[in-house]
Amino acid sequence: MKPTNSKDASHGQPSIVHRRIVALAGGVGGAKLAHGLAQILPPEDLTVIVNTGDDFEHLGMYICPDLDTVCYTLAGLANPETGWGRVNESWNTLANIEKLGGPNWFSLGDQDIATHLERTRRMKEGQSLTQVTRDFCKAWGVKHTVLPMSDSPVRTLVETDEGELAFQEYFVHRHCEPQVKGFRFDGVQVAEPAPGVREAIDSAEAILICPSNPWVSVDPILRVIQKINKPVVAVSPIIGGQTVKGPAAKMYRELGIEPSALAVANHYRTLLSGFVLDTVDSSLSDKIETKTLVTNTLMNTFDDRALLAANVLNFAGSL
Ligand code: FO1
Repeated sequence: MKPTNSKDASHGQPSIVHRRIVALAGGVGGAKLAHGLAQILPPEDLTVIVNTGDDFEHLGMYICPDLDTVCYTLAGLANPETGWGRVNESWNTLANIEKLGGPNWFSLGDQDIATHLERTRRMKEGQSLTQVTRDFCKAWGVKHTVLPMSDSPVRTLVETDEGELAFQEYFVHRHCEPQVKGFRFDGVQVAEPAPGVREAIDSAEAILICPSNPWVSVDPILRVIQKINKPVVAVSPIIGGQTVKGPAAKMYRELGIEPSALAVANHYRTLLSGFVLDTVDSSLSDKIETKTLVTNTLMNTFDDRALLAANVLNFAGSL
């Protein structure tokens, strides 16, 4: 397919064709594009649906890494170095837990711990994750809608050469070292989409799949949503055969697939109306069986996020 030239959107104010947008996001990469979209779209026109397959209970707290990453990023509270956790963080609680012989492999800062403690308290009182997320967004000044994919627990399990591992055990504790053989999303069969998810999709003009890990960040959301009857545009998280962050490229290799933007497009093949890949991968564009936009997809600055968001919105609007 011929790539759409992105130059127009990179000069002056691009005119945005699509208005109501749903973005499907995992952690850091997804949060960056969501932030770019939030810089352009008014709150009523953007809903971000976030993966909760990475959620887990740790130190007695209910922790939602991707939801928090998206919310902190939209609120301007995220740690710019890691992409996850809070900016200007202190680590006294974790240091003292460590002194007492407790687990310290999952880096939880003091401000972040407040989020998990308060979330856990509310959920023990019977509030849903959707309610808690809405209240936290309000408190943090996040105006766009952020929804967990489901209020029921879905847990991503990584099948490896060392057996099945809980996601954060594989990802953080084991530094993604075990060889991946597959994935399982425990609870996905019975998990309903969270309140507002179906409605947001039904009233959206396009669904954007953010540059998140297809296997462990986006697939759980797609499995919960099941049907999408709207144009879908995905942005490749793989640039020049590598991921900006995280183990997606390693996972592709271990599953016997060469990691590339083409592999990502093939992963979403049945869903796509359009696919966005980086300029370094422009030679792959002809091999992709849907319309493509070739543009800069690296989001190093806030301006990069907004520019990519504008380009993706214009591309989606042109389909
Ligand atoms: N990722 C790490 O690689 N190491 C950590 O210690 C870590 C702590 C952490 C704490 C809170 C949070 O919201 C996210 C955190 N992450 C950490 C990121 C997280 O594990 C992953 O980025 C996602 O689950 C994958 O999208």
